[in-house]
Amino acid sequence: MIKKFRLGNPINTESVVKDIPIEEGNLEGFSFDSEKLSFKKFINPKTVIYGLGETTRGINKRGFVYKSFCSDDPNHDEDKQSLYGAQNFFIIDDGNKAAGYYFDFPGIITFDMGFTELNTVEITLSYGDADIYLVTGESKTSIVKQFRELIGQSYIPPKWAFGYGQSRWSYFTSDEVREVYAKYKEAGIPLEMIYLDIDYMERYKDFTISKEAFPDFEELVSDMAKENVHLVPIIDAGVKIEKDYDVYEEGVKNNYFCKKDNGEDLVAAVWPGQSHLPDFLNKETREWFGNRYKFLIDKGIDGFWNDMNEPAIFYTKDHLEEVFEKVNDYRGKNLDVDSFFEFTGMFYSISNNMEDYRRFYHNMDGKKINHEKVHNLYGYNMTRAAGEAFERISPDKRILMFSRSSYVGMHRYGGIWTGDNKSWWSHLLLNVQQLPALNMCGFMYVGADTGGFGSHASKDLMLRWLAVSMFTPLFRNHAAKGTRRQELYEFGDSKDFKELIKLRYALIPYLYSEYMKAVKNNDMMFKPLSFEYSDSRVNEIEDELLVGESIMIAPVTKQNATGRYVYLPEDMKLIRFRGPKNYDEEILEKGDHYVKAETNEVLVFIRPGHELPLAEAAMSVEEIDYSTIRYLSYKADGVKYDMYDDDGVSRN
Ligand code: MIG
Repeated sequence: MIKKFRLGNPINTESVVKDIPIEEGNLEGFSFDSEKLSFKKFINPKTVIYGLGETTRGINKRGFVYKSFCSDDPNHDEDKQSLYGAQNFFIIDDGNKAAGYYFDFPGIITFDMGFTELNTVEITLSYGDADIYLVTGESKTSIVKQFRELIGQSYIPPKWAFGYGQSRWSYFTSDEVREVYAKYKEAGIPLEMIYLDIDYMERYKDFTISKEAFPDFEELVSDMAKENVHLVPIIDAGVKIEKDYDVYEEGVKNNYFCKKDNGEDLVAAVWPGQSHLPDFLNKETREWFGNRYKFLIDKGIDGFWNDMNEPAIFYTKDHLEEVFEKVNDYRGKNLDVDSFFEFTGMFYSISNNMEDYRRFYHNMDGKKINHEKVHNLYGYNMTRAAGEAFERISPDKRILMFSRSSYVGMHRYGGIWTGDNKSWWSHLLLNVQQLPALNMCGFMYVGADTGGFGSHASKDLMLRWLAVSMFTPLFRNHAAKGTRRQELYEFGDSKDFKELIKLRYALIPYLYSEYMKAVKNNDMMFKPLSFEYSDSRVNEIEDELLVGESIMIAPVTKQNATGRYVYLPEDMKLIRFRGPKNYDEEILEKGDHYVKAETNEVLVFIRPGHELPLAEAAMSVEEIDYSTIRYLSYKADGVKYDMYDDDGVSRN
C-alpha cells in the first residue's frame, strides 16, 4: 500500500507516474519538526536500512549521513555524502516490519541514518515543499515492486548494449579507434562498443565532429557496424559560447539557456571554456536539445552517454571576476593560518561552487525557479530530453542511453554509470554494494567503470573487476587521461581476459532474460541476500549478491587473495568458472566456507531448484546462438527456466 503526504506546495518533478490521493497530517511513523524541516524516527539496534541509490558505503546504509545533491566529485571516499545522483528512496527494516519511503524533493536533502544518534533516523529538507510516499507491504521485494510501479517502467536498452565495451578518455582519432578494434580482434576478445569521449568533437562542442581527428567519421561508424561494433559518443551538458556555432546561436535566440536574475544567460565554463547551460527544466529546451541528437543518429550512431550534467561547473564568469578582485587584497600581506586558508580556499572552491548554483534560474512552465531548489533535476531532464527525442527520431529502434547525474524518474529514459571511480579494491567492493540500491530506485541499466576510471589498474584488479562487471547490464572498461592503458590487450598475455569476456557472452541469454523480467515485473536484478533469506546472518552480508532468480555471486574484492569466505544461506552448487567451457562444480552446504578462487576464476552459486542457462560464447550479441544453450542446475528436476527473449531492438 502507498500513502502520500504533502508538505507545502511542491514543484512537480514528474518522477512518479501515478496519482495518489494526499493523506491528512504528517508522515506516519515520524515526528516532524516544522522549524528544522526535519523528520525523526527511532530505530532499534537490529534495524537495517537499504536504498538511496548511488551513494558511498555499504548495502546497509545505517551509520552515516547522506546528502542528495548531485555532485561532480571524482573522489568517492568513505566520507563523501553526495555522489552524482539523487535517489531519495529507502527501506527501513526493523526486523519485524519493513517500510519504504520516497522523498520526492528536488532540492538538498540530508538523510542522517543513525549517525548523529545511533538510534535515530533524521531526514532534513532545505525548504518546506515536498511529496513524501510511504510504501508498506509483506516483504522488502513487494515494497520495491510497489515503489517501482509508482515511478514507472525502467529504461530498456538495445540488447547489444549487454555486450562488452571499451572506453578511454580519449581515443583521439579515427585511426586510434580502428586500432583498438583491431587489437581486440587480434586477441580474439569479443568487443561490442567503442566509446568516444570529448575529443571526437570540434573544440568540445556538442553535436559537432572534429574534421581533423575524425575526417572519415561516417565511414568509421559503418565499418565498425559491419563488425557489430557500435560507436558510442559522449554528450556534455554545457554548450560552448562561439559565434556562428548553431547550437549556441539558436539557444540564445530562443531563450533556451539558464538565466541569471537580471535575465542574462549565465556564463559557466566547462570543457569548451565559457559556455551556457541549456535549461533542461524547460520543456521547449528539452525538445530542441533532444532533436539535436539526430545529427549523430543520422550518421549511424545508436548510443550515447550524457556527462557533466549535475551540472558540473568549472567556474562562472561572475565568480571568477570576484576571485580576481579579492586576490589582490592578499598581495604583500603576512598571511597567517586563517588568512592563508581563506586565500587558498578561494581557489579550491571555484569549481561547483554553491554560490554559483544560486546564481541562475530555470523556466519551468513559465515559472522562474532558482536552480538551487531544483538542482537534482538537471541531469534527469537532460537525459529525458534525449529519451523523449529518441522516441520521435527513432520510433522503432531502441537507442542506448546512460547518464552520469540522475534523479528518480530518469530511470524511465536511460541507465547510469557510477562516475569517476578509481582503480581501487575498495571501489570494486563499492561497485557490488551500489547495485541493489540502484535497482531499488528503478535504475536497472547500470555499471561502473570497470578497472577503475582514475588511478592505474593492475592486471589482477582488472581480472577481479571483470568477475563483477560481467554480471552488470552496462559492462564498460573506462579509464581517465594520464592513467595506465586499460584495454585488455595491454596487460601482457590476454588469455584469461578472453575467457572471462567469453563467459560474459555465454551468460547474456540469462542476464538479458533476468534484466527484462525484472523490468517488466518491477523487480530487482541484484538483491542483497536479506531480500530472499531471513536467517540471522544475511543482514550482515555486504559482499554477496543474488543476480536474477538462479544464482548468487561472491566476488573476491581483496588484493593478493586466492579465495574468500562465503556464507551460504542454503545448500548451493558452486560453479567455479575459468571460461564458458572451463569450470568445475561442487555442492556446498548451507553455512560458511572458504572458497578458493584464483584471479582468473569466477564464483557462481546456483540456488536449489534453479537452472542457469549458458550459451556458447560468441563474438557479438547478435551472434549468440540460443540453440547452443545448456543448463547448469541444482536440484532442479522438473524445473524449467523461464527464458525471456525478443528481437533486441524493437521498442515494443
Ligand atoms: O571532467 O569527458 O565522468 O567518464 O571520461 C571529466 C571526460 C569529464 C567525466 C566523466 C568521465 C569522462 C570525462 N568526464
